[in-house]
Amino acid sequence: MKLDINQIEQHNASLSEAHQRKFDFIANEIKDVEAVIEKLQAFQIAIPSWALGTGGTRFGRFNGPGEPSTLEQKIEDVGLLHALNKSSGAISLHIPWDIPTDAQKIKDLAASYDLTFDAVNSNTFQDQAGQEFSYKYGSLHHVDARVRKQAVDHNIEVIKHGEALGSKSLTVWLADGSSFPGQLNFREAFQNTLSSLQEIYAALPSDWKLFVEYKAFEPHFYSTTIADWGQSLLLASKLGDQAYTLVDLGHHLPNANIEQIVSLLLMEGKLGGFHFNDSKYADDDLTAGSIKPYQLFLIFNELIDGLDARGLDHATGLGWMIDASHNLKDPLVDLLQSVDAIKLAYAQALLVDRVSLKQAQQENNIIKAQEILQDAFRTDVRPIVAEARKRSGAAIDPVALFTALNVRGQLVQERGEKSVATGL
Ligand code: PSV
Ligand code: MN
Ligand code: MN
Repeated sequence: MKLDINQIEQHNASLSEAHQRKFDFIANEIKDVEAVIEKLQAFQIAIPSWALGTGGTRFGRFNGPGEPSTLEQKIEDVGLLHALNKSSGAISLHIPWDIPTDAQKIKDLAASYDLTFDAVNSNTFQDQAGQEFSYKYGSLHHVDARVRKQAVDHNIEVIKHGEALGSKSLTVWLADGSSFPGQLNFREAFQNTLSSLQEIYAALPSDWKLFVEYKAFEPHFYSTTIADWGQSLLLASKLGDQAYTLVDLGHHLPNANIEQIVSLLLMEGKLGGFHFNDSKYADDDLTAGSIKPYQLFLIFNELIDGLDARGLDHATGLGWMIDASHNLKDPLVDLLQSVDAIKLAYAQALLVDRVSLKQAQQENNIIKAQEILQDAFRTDVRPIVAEARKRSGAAIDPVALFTALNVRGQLVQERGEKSVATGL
């Protein structure tokens, strides 16, 4: 299904008066609200194909109704999100969950929804049917060179799929690690990973980026071969200028200071991008901003500071992507909520009075510095984000419109109750 522009216009007209009142109230308080709105309009956050179906838990999966069972349907779903918020203009594919058999046809379909292809992701954390060697004991770090080669070849194949679709980056996340002391020789595992990544890097087109994702633990519980930003940065630095560290917010040990990690990676020119989500305990993959919205704001505060310092374009300087997946809520609503939360954090961070903050820091005026940040964070920027959506032709309230139009009900009619998305 495709949304009709009239449906969005009608929805916006019905909310117009109340929205205008709220917007005028906050716009009067902000110095250059137009500049904030322009930045919000330009900001796009890619949607992962694997988040469009209901996510599983470690103990089971409860499929939602009308899930997208083909790549075409996944593109259709992201098209719906983008029509509703005009901020989800790209899809990130995971191979082999999403094999584009006819790349041109898939590309044309995406273009008809005004979508492009973000990073492609390889998968060496599961065995696939017909595969010669198992990844049970790892992939790029494996003790057996034949397994490493199979995993390298898979990544090169993923790059080829991405090239055919117009992607410009490959994200590598490895489940490689160990669950018991003594199982692995850490240095050999790291060296094997490096040389495997070097082979993948050699196959990277010159205008592509390689994102090295890290994760503290899970599925292994004693060690992970790329466990933290230090190990990822080490690999990315050894690989070369096209390699970067990717920060998935859920991949840290509890209470890690992610905003500080972000600021240093950005300073070093090695921050590739994000997998946004939120968590209470570990890699919970909850809706962005649902648990720790202040952390999300503080990350954006560092991003703006660092992007400006490096002269990078806020909208295109880094890879912005969601990696959340829900097992209770409708995945499409969940994604709308995540995109909204990310934009709210961005808008709040844009309000920070950076000149005064700098001055307060120079004077060691802790209270003033804290007040400046909290003042921005406690500003209700929802009408500004809604105004940016309205001006881009999106819905003032995407979740309300999704519900009012019974989008899920229509998808169920088209696809059936039992249609199941590929993924975890
Ligand atoms: C692993 O936890 C991860 O965050 C990686 O990005 C994977 O590609 C993704 O989740 C999907 O399982
Ligand atoms: Mn991730
Ligand atoms: Mn994860």
